[in-house]
Amino acid sequence: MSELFEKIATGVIEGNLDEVPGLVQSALDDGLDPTKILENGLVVGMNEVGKRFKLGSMFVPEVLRSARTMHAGQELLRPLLAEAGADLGGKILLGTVQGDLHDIGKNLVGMMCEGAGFEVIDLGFNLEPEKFTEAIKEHQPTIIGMSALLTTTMRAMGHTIKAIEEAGLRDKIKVMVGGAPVDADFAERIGADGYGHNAASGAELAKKLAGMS
Ligand code: B1M
Repeated sequence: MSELFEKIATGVIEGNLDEVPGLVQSALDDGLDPTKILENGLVVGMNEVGKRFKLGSMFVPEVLRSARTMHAGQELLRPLLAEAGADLGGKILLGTVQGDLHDIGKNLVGMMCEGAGFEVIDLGFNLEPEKFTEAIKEHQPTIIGMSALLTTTMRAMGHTIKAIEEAGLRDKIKVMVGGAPVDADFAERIGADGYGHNAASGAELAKKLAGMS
């Protein structure tokens, strides 16, 4: 079993787009838990990609290929993770803030929230504050979740909360934030309602904010 997880992780690191979906499907056919396939296979691989990118032994084109491979694997798991929780919570709007193109972590948070029973509306990445305010008016969510992976884009979370306040929408929603450079202190400073350290704790937090736990 751990051998299959290792193959999936290696496939993500090597950007093996042709093989990883098949490996994920084999793991599912073997009856393995989709959350375990995600956490012990795909995420392990992407974490290693992160380390190698930092050390300079992987470069942007390779990282992008790994990201696409991870995404292809994720897509097979998405409906199964969602099934676990079928529509218990309200709506969550999720997006990566202005200036930031990183969306892998945000996508994982979305999948976990679907699994926890929320309807997730993914607004995408590089979102100006106005995109969030417009979407709040349109979809009337319970929660909005913002992700940032760059120290330079974290501040856009604060700008977005200000825009939501100025639009008179702040008391209608809860705000959660996350992403590698973000922490609980920062979340409090910018006036968010909570901080999720990873996808699983993000989904737990969402349940708490929605009064489900
Ligand atoms: Co870039 N990148 N990147 N990158 N990238 C980082 C973030 C970096 C740490 C790499 C490094 O130098 N060590 C660094 C940021 C440094 C900093 O600001 N301190 C960096 C940089 C510098 C850049 C560029 C500036 C590089 C350049 O062009 N010179 C550039 C910026 C582009 C931009 O956004 N404007 C850039 C570009 C890219 C790619 C496009 C090539 C690609 C993104 C592809 C994509 O997302 N579609 C990319 C990638 C893949 C990474 C790394 C390698 C991996 C990120 C990732 O997906 N991790 C990353 C290095 C690393 O993280 N070690 C790096 C896996 C993912 C599962 O984890 O995203 O942390 P993460 O999400 C977690 C938690 O943070 C949390 O849950 C998730 C699941 O557990 N979480 C939430 C996230 N959002 C949440 C929201 C919540 C709750 C929890 O509630 C709403």
